[in-house]
Amino acid sequence: MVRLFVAVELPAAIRQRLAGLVWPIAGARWVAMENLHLTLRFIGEVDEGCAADIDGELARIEFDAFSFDLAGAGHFGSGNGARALWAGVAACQALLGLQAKIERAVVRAGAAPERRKFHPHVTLARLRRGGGARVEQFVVEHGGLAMGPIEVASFALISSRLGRGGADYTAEVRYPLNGGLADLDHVWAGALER
Ligand code: 3AM
Repeated sequence: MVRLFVAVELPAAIRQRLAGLVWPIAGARWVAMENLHLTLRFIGEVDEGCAADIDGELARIEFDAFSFDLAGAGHFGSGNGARALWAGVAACQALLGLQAKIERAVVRAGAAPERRKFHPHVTLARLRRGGGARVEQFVVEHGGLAMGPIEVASFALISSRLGRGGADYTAEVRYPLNGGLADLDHVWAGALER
C-alpha cells in the first residue's frame, strides 16, 4: 500500500520565502520547507495496482503550462477548531481546470470522487490547539502576502510516508504540461512502473 496525493510542487525560492513566515504560535507544527506544496487531490492509501492505474490516467492528461500567484493567508476551521494555517492562491482558472481534469482522471482510475469543494492553498502550519488570537494576527499580518508568478510546468504524484520527523514526501512521477519551461530545481525521483 502507498499513500498518495497529487500536487503542484513549488520552486525553492518560493518555498524559502514561505518558510521564512514561521512565527511563534502555540501548538503549531510548521511544514518543513522541502514539504511545502499545493495539493490538487488527496488520494490516500491505495495498493500498487491502483497506484499504477492512477499513474496511467494522470499520464494521459493534456494541459498547457500556466502561472499562478500566492495571495493572502487564512485558516481552515475557526476559533479553537482552527486546524491549518495557509497561504492563499489568487483566482486562477487554469489551476481549477487542471484540478478538474485530475479529479476526473483519478475517478476513472477507481478512486472515490472528492465531495469537498477545491480550495487551493499552501498549508504552512498544522494547528493542534486551534491557535486562537495568534492565528488571527498571522492572517491579518499576511493579508497582503503576494508571491509570483509561479510557473506550473508539471504536476506530481507524491507519496507520503510517516517518518520520525513528520511526513516524508517523494515525487514518484512528474507529469509535464505542454509548453512549460524546463524546471531546473526539480530532480527526477523515479517513476512508478507503467
Ligand atoms: O496540502 P494540504 O496540507 O492541505 O492535509 C493533507 C495535505 O493537504 C491532505 O493531503 C495533503 C497531503 O498530505 N490530507 C491528508 N489526509 C487527508 C484526508 N484523510 C487529507 N485530505 C483529505 N483527507
